[in-house]
Amino acid sequence: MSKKGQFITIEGTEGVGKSTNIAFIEQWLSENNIQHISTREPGGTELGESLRQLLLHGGEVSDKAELLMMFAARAQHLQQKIKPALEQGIWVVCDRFTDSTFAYQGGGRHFPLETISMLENLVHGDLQPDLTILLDAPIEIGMARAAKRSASDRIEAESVAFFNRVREAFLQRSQQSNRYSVIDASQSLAEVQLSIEGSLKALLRADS
Ligand code: Z5A
Repeated sequence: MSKKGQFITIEGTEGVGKSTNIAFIEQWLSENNIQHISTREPGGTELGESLRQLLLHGGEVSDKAELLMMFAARAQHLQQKIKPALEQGIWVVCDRFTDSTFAYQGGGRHFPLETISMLENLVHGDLQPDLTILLDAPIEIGMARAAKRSASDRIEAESVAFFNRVREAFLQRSQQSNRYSVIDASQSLAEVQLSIEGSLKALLRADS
């Protein structure tokens, strides 16, 4: 039977460097001859990308619809892409996963954590990432970095108070399990990537 692949997720608030560092992780995995795919949430499948478009650039979306659409996209993503890859021994690098739902819909929108846990249980049971890299920085730093790049989508247009609750929720969650590697994303890119490399090496050691 083929060995199970490792599941890596990258989390954090807007503009902290998730996309930039996913490119770094992919390069590191390639250099270490580790077969992998990279994907994102919401998205990663045809259905998921359609839901992403509606969630971020469509019209009005109620909070409940938003929560359910995040999990609908995730259910499809897990069935169609993430689980088949992991079962074949392929590592999966995912830009955001359920920690984002706890942070944005839980911390940001005030959904009770038990409601999100119930949906988490329904959609992915006990499947959890093996490593979650949480890039953490004050909201203002990420917003300033992201502002240079593109116009805000529907969720990015939320208030600073909303994003501070999201950041706090990520940090609180990171204290509940040792799968998290919390990295100070306000450091230079070289320093951030040195820390990420340390986490990847530890995961690789644990996997071999
Ligand atoms: N969402 C949700 O609500 N619930 C859920 O369950 C899920 C998602 C899964 C889509 O996320 C939205 O969906 C998101 C949460 C919600 N909404 N918000 N906010 P997304 O991941 O697609 O969008 P994002 O969070 O806004 O990410 P981003 O804007 O793409 O940012 P990033 O990927 O973290 O950053 P980046 O593009 O890599 O870097 C930004 C710039 O900073 C770029 O110019 C880099 O060169 C620069 N950079 C990066 N690192 C550094 C350092 N260390 N120093 C200096 N400059 C740097």
